Amino acid sequence: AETELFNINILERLSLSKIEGLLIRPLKSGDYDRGFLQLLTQLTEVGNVNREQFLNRFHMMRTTGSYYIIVVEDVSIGKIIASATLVAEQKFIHNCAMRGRLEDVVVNNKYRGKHLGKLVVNIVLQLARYLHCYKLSLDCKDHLIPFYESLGFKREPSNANYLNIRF
Ligand code: 16G
Repeated sequence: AETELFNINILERLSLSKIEGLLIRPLKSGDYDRGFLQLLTQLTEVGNVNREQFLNRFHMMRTTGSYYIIVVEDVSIGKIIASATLVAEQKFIHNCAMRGRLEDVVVNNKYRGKHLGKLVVNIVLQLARYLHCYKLSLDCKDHLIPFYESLGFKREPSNANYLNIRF
């Protein structure tokens, strides 16, 4: 039987269900066969992730309870066409608060112009608020800054540096 990454009641509380043949729901274990990883290739390098690897990672994420992967399924073709992830990071600071991280926002390029990016990010925003995250952060390419600013994200001048070491 298929498993959901997290309890759908959270999403139902946000009163989201079907919109014009599109189903918004948590990632499910069967989404390996609904093109979830193919969708992620439109964001970055995915590599050759087989079913076993996918399921192992899925169940690890589910066990931690900190991963909220939202997907949009085009019900007529049974494919995942958009996704966004909320990672809720546990902290000691801010009275043992959680810091939300917005990750892996992607919309199938054939479905552009339907405001699906805005839709999935707004769901993550509501979810982060519902979970009492004290802030929600993201990093993105330069050309996407206006998109995220339009959704209420702000560059913090005092804290605007984002650094990586790539391995
Ligand atoms: C973007 C994504 C990040 C993703 C990364 C992959 C958002 C808001 N940001 O920064 O989540 O993991 O791209 O690119 O979706 P990379 O393979 O170069 O790390």
